[in-house]
Amino acid sequence: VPLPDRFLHALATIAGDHHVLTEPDLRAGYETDWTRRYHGSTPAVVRPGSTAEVAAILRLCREHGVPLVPQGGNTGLVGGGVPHNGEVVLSLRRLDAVAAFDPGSGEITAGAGVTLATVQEAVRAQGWNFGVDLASRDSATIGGMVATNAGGIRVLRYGGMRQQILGIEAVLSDGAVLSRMPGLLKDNSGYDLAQLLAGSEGTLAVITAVRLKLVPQQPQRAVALLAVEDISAALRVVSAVRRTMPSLEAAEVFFPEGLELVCRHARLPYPFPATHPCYLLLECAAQGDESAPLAGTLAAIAGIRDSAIATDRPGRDRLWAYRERHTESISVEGIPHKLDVTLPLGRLPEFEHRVRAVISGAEPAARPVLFGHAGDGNLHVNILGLAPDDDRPDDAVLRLVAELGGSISAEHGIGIAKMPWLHLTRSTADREAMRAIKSALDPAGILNPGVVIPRA
Ligand code: 2HG
Ligand code: ZN
Repeated sequence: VPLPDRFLHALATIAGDHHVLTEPDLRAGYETDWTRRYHGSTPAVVRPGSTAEVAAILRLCREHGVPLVPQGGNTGLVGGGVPHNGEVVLSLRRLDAVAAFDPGSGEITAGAGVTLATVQEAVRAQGWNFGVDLASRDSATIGGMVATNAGGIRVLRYGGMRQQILGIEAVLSDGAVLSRMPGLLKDNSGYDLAQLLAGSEGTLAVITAVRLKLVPQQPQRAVALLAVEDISAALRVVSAVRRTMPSLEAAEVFFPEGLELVCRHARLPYPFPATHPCYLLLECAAQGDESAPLAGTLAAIAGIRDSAIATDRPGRDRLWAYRERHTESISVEGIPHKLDVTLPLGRLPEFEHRVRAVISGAEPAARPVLFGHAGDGNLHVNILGLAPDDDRPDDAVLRLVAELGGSISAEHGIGIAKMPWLHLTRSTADREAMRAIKSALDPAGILNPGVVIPRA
């Protein structure tokens, strides 16, 4: 349905002509997600430059009953940021000011459109770091990361985005601006609205700025890549290292099928002379050199078939590349189905053992590629060789997750990708409570319709 001219005119009056994109080639990058599996089309992309402009846009949309999809860096992997039903795209990328950085308290206020890498660079020179890190750091925005409660590679030590939030500024669906940026470590005065918006995937309000807590910079890093006989062995190593080394920051797992793709597409040499059933990457970070204690701890653990340790930056990057370049290598190979799931740690080996057969049982041509965050019980089950809309393997995998007591989404969110399966791991009471919150905050249903809460 084309938007009325007077609506587009009013949008341009709010954000400026240059920031309302209606030409197909300018809109295209906002209409497809990073995976290329999810597409939509939008009559207009609007790129506000301030919170006041966001508020005016929401008032306008509410008045005309025009739904919109908030979008940050468009690096989400569940189709939650693309316009599926002709919604307007509200891009927050221009809200890219680092408003305040307080090196004394270790807090920073960032606009929703500031990239993760910008935050990291801004604080590192002053002895701080940001607790969350992930491969799409150059594009992922802070607003999008809060809206999706992004996790990444350091959840084991510092938690996900929810654990970093000290305050939030957001615009409600009627244009009211909610601003809770007290800069207080303790604030126990009623409902925690920032936590409610974290992980709400743009369905309850539009996040415009966030106050974040920082973690001390740990300048000395040791990375170990280990070859082990299976995921149970990997988990035994993680458990032993966690108990003795508080500096453990990441524990990542991958398998030969993923390593082969990475080595082929990223043109990397194989890390070890032989191939092994399972690989575990550990990173420890501290004020001093952790490589000797790490090597000592590992030497006492049985079942490690081969290993490589690096402490200098190039060596560490070389080892990390085997894990971090999975996502892009899979995308070069084809358009994957991505199932980001968590299992209770004790059930992870059984899941890993059964999931490949479950996938090939649903579609023999499917090619599973597994990797993920071993310390968090979080596997990224990528499946190649499927038509975009063939979700039989997805269904079989997510049912197995539910059977084993896991969650259908660990860190990527629900988006539209997981909507049909939310009932598997969220009860009727859960979903009714979420629906009640949605209708209280967005009674007209204009904020990211069809995501998390089914369309009316
Ligand atoms: C990661 O851990 C991201 O690298 C992406 O969560 C996972 O591509 C994926 O499935
Ligand atoms: Zn991940």
